[in-house]
Amino acid sequence: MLNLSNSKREYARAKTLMPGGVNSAARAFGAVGGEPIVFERGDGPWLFDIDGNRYLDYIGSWGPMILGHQCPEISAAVHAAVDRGTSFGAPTVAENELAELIVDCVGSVEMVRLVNSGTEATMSAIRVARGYTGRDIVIKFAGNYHGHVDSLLVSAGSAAATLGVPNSPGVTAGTAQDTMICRYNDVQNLEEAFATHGDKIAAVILEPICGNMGCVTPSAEFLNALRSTTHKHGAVLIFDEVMCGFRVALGGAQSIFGIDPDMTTMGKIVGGGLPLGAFAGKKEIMQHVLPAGKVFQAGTLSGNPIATAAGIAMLTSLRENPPYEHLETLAAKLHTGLANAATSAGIEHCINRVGSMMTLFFHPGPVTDWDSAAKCDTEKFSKYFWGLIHRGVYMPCSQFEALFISATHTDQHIQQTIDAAAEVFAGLK
Ligand code: KE4
Repeated sequence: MLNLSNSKREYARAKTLMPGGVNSAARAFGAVGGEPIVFERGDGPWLFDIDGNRYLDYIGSWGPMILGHQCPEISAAVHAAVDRGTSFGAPTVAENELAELIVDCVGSVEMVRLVNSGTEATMSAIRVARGYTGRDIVIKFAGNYHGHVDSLLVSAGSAAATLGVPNSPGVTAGTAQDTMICRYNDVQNLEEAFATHGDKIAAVILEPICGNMGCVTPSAEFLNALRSTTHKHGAVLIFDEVMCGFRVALGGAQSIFGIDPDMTTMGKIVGGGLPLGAFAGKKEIMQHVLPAGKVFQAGTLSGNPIATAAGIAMLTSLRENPPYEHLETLAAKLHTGLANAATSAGIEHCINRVGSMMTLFFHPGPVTDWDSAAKCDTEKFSKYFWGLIHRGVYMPCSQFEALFISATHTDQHIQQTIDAAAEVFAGLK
């Protein structure tokens, strides 16, 4: 029986201090029940909780830990940066170096603005797209999450291709009315939206590889329609690569699909696990950002010396020693192993995967959009999640997330995970 007594004590204390005892809702285990585990440290592919339990980590801080916990290059860079001071609120060379690395790695990007989170990146990108086009409407897709931006915390209205309604208290109808929700992978729906509102649409934002409804990939037809339709109507195409950027390839999803978006938002890996995001894109658009242009954007800690040091170390390592072939080998083994184990146990499932981001859906599939993802057996997922926790494997605490493998996972760790899952599946029927 897993001893979680210290976690329970600290979580009870946390709940008296912070809403729900967490600083991000995703960590609260709301989707799987029970109480979150409180951790003390990470090392390579391992997380250690405050009760001394050890887990193979497949969340990786929700994506950033592609090089594992305590990556030596990143730790050394952060320690060196701290010894030079933690924040200046003034330009530094490190910001030039990180911006240059981003431009070098991400083909469509000509100019960058560093911020402090993925949310800040998408919020700013939306504002820039509206300022650049002089238009109001933004299209997003059901099942896509772009951070807690008011204008993107919106659900579909009464019918598809209608203007949105708030999906959180505190988001005003006035904000939501300029956001339209379409169906992911639905070309006709996208074309309807542009037929109706074309010259009022400032931007289309999407996860080019979804992680926030579980891992869902776009069809080539959908991607081509996104690029051609936004181009035809003068709308800005924004690839939100906060999760898939630098994860599925050094150049992100756009490099795999060969599609050049007008803007790209980044987070997670780009900051090496420190608070850093970026919005970036064509110079013609980015030149509209203050003080070069008139679209306001600012941030006290943007381009922070410690965060940029971590980001530089991360992207330099990914560029000089790309882990992607190793990650693909590990991920393919896990993919096949989980599929075989679930099939042997008679568990209805399907797996979507791109490189080292993957989701096992408790649904026969295919899962291509939110409507199909929402049909998953989330009760079964919760039992799977806790069964693995009790076997020392820490998977994302929601059916509607992607798991991530790090370069520090080994073939043995993958086999250990498959064996644990096989035991859990056997008890799930
Ligand atoms: P942050 O503000 O959390 O750094 O990034 C927001 C964001 C933007 N775009 C995409 C595609 C994202 O996946 C995210 C954040 N992802 C979630 C995990 N699904 C972060 C976990 C959390 O909120 O604690």
